[in-house]
Formats: sequence, C-alpha cells, structure tokens
Amino acid sequence: MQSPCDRVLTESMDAESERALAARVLGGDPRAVSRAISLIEEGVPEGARLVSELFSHTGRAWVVGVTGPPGVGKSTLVDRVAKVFRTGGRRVGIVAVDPTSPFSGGAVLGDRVRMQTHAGDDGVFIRSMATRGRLGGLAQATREATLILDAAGHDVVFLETVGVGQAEVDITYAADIAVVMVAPGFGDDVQAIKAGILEIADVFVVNKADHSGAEGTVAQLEAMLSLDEPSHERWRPPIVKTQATTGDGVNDFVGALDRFREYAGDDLRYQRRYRLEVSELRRLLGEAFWRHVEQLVSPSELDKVTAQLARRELDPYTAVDTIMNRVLAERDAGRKP
Ligand SMILES: Nc1nc2c(ncn2[C@@H]2O[C@H](COP(=O)(O)OP(=O)(O)OP(=O)(O)O)[C@@H](O)[C@H]2O)c(=O)[nH]1
Ligand SMILES: [Mg+2]
Repeated sequence: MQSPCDRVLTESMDAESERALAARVLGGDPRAVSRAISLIEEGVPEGARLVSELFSHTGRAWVVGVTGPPGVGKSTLVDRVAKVFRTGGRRVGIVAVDPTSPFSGGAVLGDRVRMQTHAGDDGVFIRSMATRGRLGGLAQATREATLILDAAGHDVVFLETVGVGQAEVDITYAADIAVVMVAPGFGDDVQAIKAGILEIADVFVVNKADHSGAEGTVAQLEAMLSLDEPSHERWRPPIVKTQATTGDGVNDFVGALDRFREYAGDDLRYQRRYRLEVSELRRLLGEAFWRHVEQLVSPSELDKVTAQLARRELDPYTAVDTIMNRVLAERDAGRKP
C-alpha cells in the first residue's frame, strides 16, 4: 500500500513526466507527438492535461480538412501536397480519420504505405484515428490531435476524413479550410453529397482526371454552384482537377489553398475558430456536467428515470429538470457547514 508521502511523490513524478512530454512535443519530437495523441485517443486525464498545457502554443498551424467518399484519392493527394510543402521547408502533419471502421484496419494499412513515401523525413507526421465506437469522441480526439501537431510546430495539418456533410462525422469544422473531393465513376456521388456540401466546401477537387467523365463531374459541380445561393459572400469555391497518382493539377490545388488562405486572412480564420470554440466549450461543459451527474446521482436512479422515459411515464424535459434539480440540491447540501 502507498503511504500518503509515496502518493504525493508518484503524483509529482507523473506531473513531471507530463511536463517532460509536453516539452518534447514542443520540441517537435515525433515519438512524443505519437505518445501524446495516444493519450488523447485513450481519453485519459493525462491527455486533457497535456492539451491544457500546450494550448497556448497552438493556433499557428494552417488546418486543411480534406473530405470525400472512400477511395476518391484523398490520401494520395494529401501525400503529393505534403511533398510540395516539404520542398518549401514546411512541416506537415496528417491525421487520417476512418469513421466507418471501428478498427481502422484499412487506414492503418494505407498509412504503412504512406509512411514509406515519407520515410526518413521527420518533417511529415502521419497518424490514423478510428472511432472506437464514439463519434463525438472522434471529433474531439481529432481536434486535440490537431492541437498537438500544431504545438509541435507543424505548419500545415491535414485532416483527412471519409464522407461529406454528415454532421456526426463532419470533422472539417475543426479546419481553417475545407476541401471536398469527388471523382468520376463514383456513381451519383455528386448528387449524394449535395446536401450540406455547398456550405462547407471552400475548394472542390475533382480527382482521377485521367478517367473519362472527369469533365462531366466538373460540369455537375459547376451547375450545382451556379444554382445555389452564394453562401460565401465573395469567395466562390474553385473546382480543381487533379490526377493525384501522377501529380497533375497538384500545383493548381496548392495555388487554390494559398488563394483561399489569402482571402480568409485573419478575420475569417478567427470567425471559424470562434465558431469552433463555441461548440467545444458547449461539448466540454456538457461532458463536465454529465460527470457531475454521475457523481451525484446513482446509476439506479438514472435507470429509474430512463425506464420512466421509455414507458412514457415521464417526458424528456421534465426528466432533465428533475436531474438538474437533484444536482443543484446536492451541491447546495454540500455547501452547508
Ligand atoms: N486513376 C487514378 N487513380 C487514382 C488517382 N488518385 C488516386 N488513385 C487511386 O485510387 C485508390 C484510392 O486512393 P486513396 O488515396 O487511398 O483514396 P482515399 O480517398 O484516401 O481512400 P480512403 O482513405 O479509403 O477513403 C488508390 O489505388 C490510388 O492509387 C487518380 O488521380 N487517378
Ligand atoms: Mg485515405
């Protein structure tokens, strides 16, 4: 058994190793970055403390969200762009998210191939993340992984994610710029992703330009864009054609990113970050409140309320009021001397 003295010693050692890890992240050490992201994925308090410690060192990286259907060529394109940025001396972080697979098997395998492409280059950090069954948790983990890469001095961070426009998997909200990728031969994908797509895309990429039908896909997108009310006051999302496998069009794509960055300036970037922080704050407060509920209200009591809801003996709003009042009453009782 630990004596109180031992415990203090262990805690301070832990705090010390956490500080050491934070320092190594700030120094750009890839192994420390990897460890930090694992802590975040595991959802352990050390991860949260690390984010707290590093947060003031973030905000410099340019975060590029790349989203599109499976197999459209996201990873291939991001690798190409990473190479262009590396030539310019910029450090690149890549977070690939696979919300469809609970194990991220495919993504991990893909990453091995990608690691080889950038083997020996410490300026490129690649990491896959899986849902582990919690979609909300994924968005949080992705956002926090981005913060770690930012703190570690990556100039550009790519967030690669499958799917478009589904709020629950939409991690582009954590991005400074949202890229939507499509390709010919993906059936009705342009139609399928229509809902919500125009609001989020800053740049469209039509990849696999070598396939016949690329022009048709571009035309479809153009038609969609001209029909829609301009959601961006001055910025009309460009449509860039690429062939990621050969690198054709990649410089145009980089050019489009640069132009948007110039257009967005500090103002739009700030607005998006503000919007992100609003939802982050709500989410964290919600989680903190829920932890509070779990501490104060027993599982059997929560069960009882849930059963009442299921049997329609109670409505959800009254249920929330009841639990809120329980929490507030417990808090007040705790305050009494
Ligand atoms: N012909 C052709 N094939 C391409 C092109 N870009 C990518 N591919 C191929 O398409 C396949 C999928 O590419 P990825 O880059 O893995 O696609 P992804 O969107 O990252 O896929 P997921 O991560 O599984 O959603 C690979 O076999 C690529 O080589 C292209 O421009 N033309
Ligand atoms: Mg991929």
